[in-house]
Amino acid sequence: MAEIDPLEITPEHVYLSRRRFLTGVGATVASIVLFGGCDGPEPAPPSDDWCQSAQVGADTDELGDPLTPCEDIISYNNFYEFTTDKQKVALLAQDFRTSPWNVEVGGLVRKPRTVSMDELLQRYPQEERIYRLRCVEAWSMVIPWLGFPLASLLEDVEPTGKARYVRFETLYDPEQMPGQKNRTYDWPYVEGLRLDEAMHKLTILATGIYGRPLLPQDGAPIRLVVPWKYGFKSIKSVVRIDLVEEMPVSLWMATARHEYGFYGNVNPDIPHPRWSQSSERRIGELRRRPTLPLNGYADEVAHLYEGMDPKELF
Ligand SMILES: Nc1nc2c(c(=O)[nH]1)N[C@H]1C(S)=C(S)[C@@H](COP(=O)(O)O)O[C@H]1N2
Ligand SMILES: [Mo]
Repeated sequence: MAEIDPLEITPEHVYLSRRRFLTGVGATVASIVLFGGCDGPEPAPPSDDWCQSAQVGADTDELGDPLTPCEDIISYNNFYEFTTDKQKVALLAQDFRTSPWNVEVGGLVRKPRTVSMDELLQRYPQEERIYRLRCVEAWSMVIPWLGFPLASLLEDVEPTGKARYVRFETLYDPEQMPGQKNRTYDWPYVEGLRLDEAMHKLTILATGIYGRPLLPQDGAPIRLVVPWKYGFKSIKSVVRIDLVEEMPVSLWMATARHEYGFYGNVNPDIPHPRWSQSSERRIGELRRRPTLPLNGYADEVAHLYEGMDPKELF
């Protein structure tokens, strides 16, 4: 395949999606209703253009750390379904079809249902959440997400008394996602949470960043975000959510159980078998900074793990 510099090409659909977004846009993130009416975002290649209409309600997270530039969030990605090369995900994912898109919610629930992106955006108001994202590889970002609490969706399907975990699945479509032809991994990408983690108010399903619908490289049209866990837990482009009785086996557990546990809680004191987790490189900064227990969210979530051995929680 010929290499094309994504910054040199400006296909028509970029202009179209920008125009649509700019028409009648309000000054705040409330403008999110704009894409409540369409069925997911237009895919666009990585470009500085896309970020020009970024909108955000604050410049820092609650710790005073600046937001990671929009350009970095859309051009440095982990999404192994496309490629393991972080700087090439955006290009390989640019034509990923994110519309129409349905999410099936089932398993141990009284009201299983298949919901379209349209319905999700109409039913659950989108809010801005500025969260730190700490990758297990020891880089991090501060990302202004748009999304809604996963709890709202789970409450609507009414989990039965037997449900103890939530299992999430990414789309499986090797024609669109060339990385899925790599049989090193057991596709589709699967992740899981304990039910109380899934119901926690910090756990969201994200549909946008910087006031705009997600681009494919960031997990369009809908992905999980669990800010106190390593980034691999925040599964992208979700098509299935099942309430289950047994602890799900994630793709990473199946690939390297001794390196990636079920919990994936950020803990500076528990090194990865191959590197330290005590500090991290914040994208855009020169100096490393210390990694915070539970990624800085300990006050909100430490109670979920009372009495558990931290070694179980890696
Ligand atoms: N389906 C799927 N979800 C995924 C991944 C992936 O490869 N496939 N990578 C994970 C990892 S390791 C990280 S750090 C985050 C990165 O999210 P970002 O590219 O939007 O920053 O997505 C997570 N979700
Ligand atoms: Mo990651």
